[in-house]
Amino acid sequence: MDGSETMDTIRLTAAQAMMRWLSVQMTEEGTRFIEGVWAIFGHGNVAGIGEALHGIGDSLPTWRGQNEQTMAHAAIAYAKTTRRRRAQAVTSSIGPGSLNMVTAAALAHVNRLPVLFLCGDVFANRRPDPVLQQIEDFDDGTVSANDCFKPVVRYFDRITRPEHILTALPRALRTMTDPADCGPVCLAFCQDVQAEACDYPVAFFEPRVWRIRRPEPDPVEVAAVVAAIRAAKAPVIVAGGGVLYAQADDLLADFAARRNIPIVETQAGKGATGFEHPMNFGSPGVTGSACGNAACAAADFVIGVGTRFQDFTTGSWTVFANPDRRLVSINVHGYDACKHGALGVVGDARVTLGKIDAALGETRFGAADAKARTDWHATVAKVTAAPARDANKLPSDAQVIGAVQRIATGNTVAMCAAGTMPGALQVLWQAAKGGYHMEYGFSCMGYEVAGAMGIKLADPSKEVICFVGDGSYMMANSELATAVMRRVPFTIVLTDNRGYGCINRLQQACGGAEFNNMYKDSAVAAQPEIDFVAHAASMGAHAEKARDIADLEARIIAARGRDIPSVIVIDTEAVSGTGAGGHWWDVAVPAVGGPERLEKARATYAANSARQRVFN
Ligand SMILES: Cc1ncc(C[n+]2csc(CCOP(=O)(O)OP(=O)(O)O)c2C)c(N)n1
Ligand SMILES: [Mg+2]
Repeated sequence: MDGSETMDTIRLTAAQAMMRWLSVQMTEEGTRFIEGVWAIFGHGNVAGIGEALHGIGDSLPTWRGQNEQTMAHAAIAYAKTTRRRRAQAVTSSIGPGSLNMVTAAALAHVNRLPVLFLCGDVFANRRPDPVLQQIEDFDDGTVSANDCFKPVVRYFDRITRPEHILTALPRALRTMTDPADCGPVCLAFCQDVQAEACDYPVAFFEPRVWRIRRPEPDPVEVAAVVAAIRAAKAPVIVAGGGVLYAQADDLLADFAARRNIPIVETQAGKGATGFEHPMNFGSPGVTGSACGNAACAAADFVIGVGTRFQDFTTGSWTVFANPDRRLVSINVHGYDACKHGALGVVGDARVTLGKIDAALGETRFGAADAKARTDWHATVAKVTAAPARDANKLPSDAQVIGAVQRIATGNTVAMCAAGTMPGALQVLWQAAKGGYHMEYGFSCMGYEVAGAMGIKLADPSKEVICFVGDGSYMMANSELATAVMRRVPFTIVLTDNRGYGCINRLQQACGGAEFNNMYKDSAVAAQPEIDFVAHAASMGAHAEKARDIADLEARIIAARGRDIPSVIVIDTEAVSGTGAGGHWWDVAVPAVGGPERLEKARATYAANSARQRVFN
């Protein structure tokens, strides 16, 4: 690196100093916390950040992607796969490059996942104002496009002087490695400042280890929960993503097995126990299993562990229907622990569960309903079974899931984000322990392809199967080319039902006409014939079409040895949905007007919303 060294300072540009510092921020396992930097350069970052990244070389590698948002999706999937133990950075130019990442920042924020956004910003010295892509606020000289990040990151800083990185960078890493505050960070780096030189203290660049702390719970809160659990008759555990991030999965499985407490897993928590665990009762809520929802309805005590209690989980607060039920929330952040009048315990899930476990002594509940669980598995087997060959009938999404399930191993990770598949997978996919990756805080269309790459980069030992609908694929697919270039193999199962199938079903369920979701119901001059195989092949992926369910199974197995992504397209029907399980979900129906079908939907809506109970 360029710079004249003195006894205790080193002269570097601010960007060089940033990269040098990031390259020595370590995990307890001895790896860099920030593995590397996804980059698309423009005038706002090429000269400063770009030069610094080139200079630091393999000590902080740089990867070129195709779109700032999807590069960030890959980074987010990477962090989720490492259970927030490692992260990646993404750098952009100013203006459009930065704003392309705002959606991804929000996605990371909702899912509480760390990612470092290094956004170019306007000139701090304002000499060339307005620089290309500067938005120019008429009323506020300090505003730039990057202010859009403020509501969707956990920490925002604007670096307008080279010395600022001395405070901004430790705050950024603090945020990303704090289990309670964990989330995205945006450092808006003025483009002139990136290139300015400064004498930095050499000590600033000493390697530092960022330990992920495990906050101890308040003993009074633990005692209150222990007393409440002792008084319960039929508890149920709602396991959220926090179980995985706190590495509390093994303890939770053991705790539930010893005490006979059924576990239902949220989208983020699925895979924590593995479907074969006798206390794994599937999922709760609108995308819930029949046995899981039955356990939730009967429960007089609901123990949330590391969950946000999102509306899909709670059936918009109709699932936990026992009038006497109480709610407990074990969470590392007080924000989640006190939701909906819950009796809260703020603390690390593993530590807290351990203390509750120790204090509970021999407390054990009556046998869980094992028959409901085996009945449910039989239902899943039925709706996912391979159909009889019928040239005139397209397979359902559930049958596609069945095909993948039959060839899946303990090493397979099923991943998805938006469309029919997330709900169908939550209900029907029988995840091996650690075999599930769903982005369902934002359920962002376009996460899938890049996210699959991020998972594989984080854990090359896994077989990653990406479920993606035609709609999500059309929204963002170009990191497929990046995965081909970087030789990151995964398998994409692309279900083509010619439109936005799940929203079309939701539209009808809410009393609406079929309108503007499927291509057949959209204002087009000609129905499209999109050749997804040719499209994926043009980016270098191995692409092919499966004739039917049996053919799909064979092609996924054949994909296993490849060193590039495989895209397997299959035509599916858009009508069926998941075909099993499920509960209500609050989507407001227009209160007045409309035809008879709207009146019917209104009546259903009124009946369901009357059952909502939003406070403990
Ligand atoms: C960025 C974004 N825009 C809009 C939505 C709303 N949305 C959720 S699923 C969906 C349609 C998905 O279609 P497709 O991927 O083809 O899946 P299908 O339901 O047809 O299987 C839409 C529009 C979203 N989740 N994300
Ligand atoms: Mg579709």
